[in-house]
Amino acid sequence: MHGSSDERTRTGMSPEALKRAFVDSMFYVQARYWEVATPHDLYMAAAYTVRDRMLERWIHTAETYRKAHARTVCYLSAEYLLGPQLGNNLINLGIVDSARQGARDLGMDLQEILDQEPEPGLGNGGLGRLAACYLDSLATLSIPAIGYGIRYEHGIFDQSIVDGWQVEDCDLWLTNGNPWEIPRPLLRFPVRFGGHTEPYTDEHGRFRVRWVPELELYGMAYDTPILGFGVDNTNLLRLWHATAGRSFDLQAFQKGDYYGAVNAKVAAENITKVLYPNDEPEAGKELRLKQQYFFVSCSLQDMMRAHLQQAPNLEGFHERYAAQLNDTHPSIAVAELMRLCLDEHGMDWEAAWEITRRTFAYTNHTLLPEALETWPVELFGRLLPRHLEIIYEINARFLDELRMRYPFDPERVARMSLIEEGPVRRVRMAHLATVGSFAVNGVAAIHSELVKSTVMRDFHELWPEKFHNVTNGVTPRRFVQLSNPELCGIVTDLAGPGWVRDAENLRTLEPHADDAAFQQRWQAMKRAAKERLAARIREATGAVIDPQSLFDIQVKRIHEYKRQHLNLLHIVALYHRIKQGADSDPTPRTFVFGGKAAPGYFMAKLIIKLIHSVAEVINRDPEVNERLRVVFVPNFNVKNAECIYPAADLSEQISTAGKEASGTGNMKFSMNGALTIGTLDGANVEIRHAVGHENFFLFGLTVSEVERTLAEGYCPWEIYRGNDELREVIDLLRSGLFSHGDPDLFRPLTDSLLQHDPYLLLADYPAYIETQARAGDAFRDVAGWTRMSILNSARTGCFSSDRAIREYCGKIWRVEPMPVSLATNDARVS
Ligand code: TH1
Repeated sequence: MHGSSDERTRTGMSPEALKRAFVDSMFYVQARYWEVATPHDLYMAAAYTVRDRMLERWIHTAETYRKAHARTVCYLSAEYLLGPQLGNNLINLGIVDSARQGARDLGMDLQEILDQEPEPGLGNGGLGRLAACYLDSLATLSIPAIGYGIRYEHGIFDQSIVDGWQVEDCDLWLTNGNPWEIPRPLLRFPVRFGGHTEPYTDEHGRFRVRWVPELELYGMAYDTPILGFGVDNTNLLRLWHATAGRSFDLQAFQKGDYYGAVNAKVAAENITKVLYPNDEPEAGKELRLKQQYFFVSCSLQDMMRAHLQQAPNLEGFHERYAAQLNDTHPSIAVAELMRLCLDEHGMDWEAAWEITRRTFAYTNHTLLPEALETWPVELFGRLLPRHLEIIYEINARFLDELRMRYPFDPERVARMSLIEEGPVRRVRMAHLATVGSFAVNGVAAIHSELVKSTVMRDFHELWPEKFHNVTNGVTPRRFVQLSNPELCGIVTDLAGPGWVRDAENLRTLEPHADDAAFQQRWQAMKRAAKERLAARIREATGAVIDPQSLFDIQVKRIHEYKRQHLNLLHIVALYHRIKQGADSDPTPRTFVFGGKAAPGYFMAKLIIKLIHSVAEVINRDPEVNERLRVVFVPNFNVKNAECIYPAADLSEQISTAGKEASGTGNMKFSMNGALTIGTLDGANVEIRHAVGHENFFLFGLTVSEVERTLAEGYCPWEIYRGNDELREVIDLLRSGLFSHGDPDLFRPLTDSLLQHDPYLLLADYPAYIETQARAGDAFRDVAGWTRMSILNSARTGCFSSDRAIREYCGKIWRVEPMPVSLATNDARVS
């Protein structure tokens, strides 16, 4: 039992035990004494105090799983957008109150300590954050799981704004040390690149291939414990760091080419230097392919090592592990597992293939053609010659099967090939992942249907049973309990604390939706969150916003398909009406934007500039700034997000139908009581179904209408000519009003909208404007709006990542929970 004995300095949970541990950590780990301790020292000592409690659970978990030979989920992801750890770990350990009390007793403020933490931003956006939510849910549901990924020295860049433009600053999350990770210098695996292959005959007279690489480096493990909420299960996130190997050092340096060796060493260590800051694949970037292969190879070698400690051979490998490919980024794993089985473990092709395709499952996260990963065969063969051979062999056997099945359909066979023919031949990673996996899933119902009917159509016809849907989810621990304490208090008072593990219990809110007293409490909750955000924005940008106004928020990566510029067209229309004296929406609004643009994405960067330019004109014009405010929150990251979602009244989910695979911000907003204005895209469809159509502001073309519009020849110019207000809005953008007289600054944007815009902004414009007006009217009916807000929270428990992970466990991984309890552990350390 926790805290039964406060002698347990390193594991006790009472305020006394925590205080003693904190003072100890300050002295023995941080090597500081009170008088000279900096805020950073306080944070480190607090983190080590919490870490000790995690390690006790972690070691016990590892022991339990190992003894049971537990089937284990290995989540392979190039990104984990974890966000700050301390607050979340306090919650999952259930010691927030003890920690706050302990801090107070020592004359400190817990919040100030929490604020010290730099965030591990090892991801770009939704995909990386999803992986982090899934780790939280896997541990919470007691599922034996390991997250494998890359320990980027620099995560996603920090965004600052200079003169309205995005400027990227290097992320330095590791500079002051990372208390959550345990370096494992002895846990390292060789990873090879380049060179050539040679055939030979083995001792049994069998034909074999030997890879003679040009370069060898090492991956070293850094482990981060991942706590479950309300359980003792603590899983492992293992991130790989690239180093030049010792043998390499010796050989290279002895050859006498000292500087050549130094360069090679630097090149090796560059592999894990920096996260590619793009929400889409980096076309042809050699280092990116190296990163992918590097972390996948280390992870598979690690899995094999663990398996062979307990089994005589690799036969049962796929029974021991289910490996999930988070998009195609780790899909080289299919070829690497084949290589390890064939070349390193002497298996024959059939046995190796059987294990491989029963081990992997693949999640598709996007249909955007530019985001479907392919690698030039030439680059692939130069970096990974053996893997290219293996892929050719997989393909040859696959195409033979296809020709038998579709003897008169060579076009279909060509479409399905792992190799795209053309002037530059390319490896299609999504095809490799699909052929090498036992399951393929999309991330929202509509997206999974589109996967089957578009990019994977032929594969779905061949293997219909392989295809699944698992709608994304978000963890209620971080995105409700941690980020919205007032909402947490309300739900806990009504439903008890169990809702945090079973988010369906949010439903207990529903019968209170019309209760006047309850509504007041709800409004106070929203108000508190809005005030917090207002304070944060004031601190970050100097802008003053009014918490009484409607907070209309769009935060996500900046991308044309997400249509931040459609939101801007609406804002300029409102501005224009006020200036014309033709005002129809008297609801005061604050428009909040946030999000990073890929550094090389010109249009996205221009959209950020336009947001700032419109904000500048509107915010300083006394004729409109009582009614409209526009702010951009710089450096949208997990920490900022936690402050933003709870404060929203209206959530903007306005992507062109068919383009957003799921979205997960949409779920975080809705759980926190924001209403959505959105298209029938991604998980919006399911959110609308869950909350009720009357509690959702729907607009815009459907997927099939989008397809039809584009097929029939979309002509935005006609829409522009036929809609007076729209024409005036676009003309304002082209007038120089928002660009200090320069009519050309925003030309690339307006030209694209008027000429060939594949995202159909103008087609959706009238419906969007009309729906926004309805939302504005609805907001003035305070009781009506509050009711809708309550119902949004009450009915979105199904978007908990716990539900998503349960589905993966049942439909795809076939793994069972393995609860871990410290109470049965005698070997506990004091
Ligand atoms: C995102 C999708 O755009 C989003 O709709 C979805 O909710 C999220 O994944 C989680 O499923 C994607 N992020 C990336 C990042 C890269 C490549 C493809 C995608 S799809 C680098």
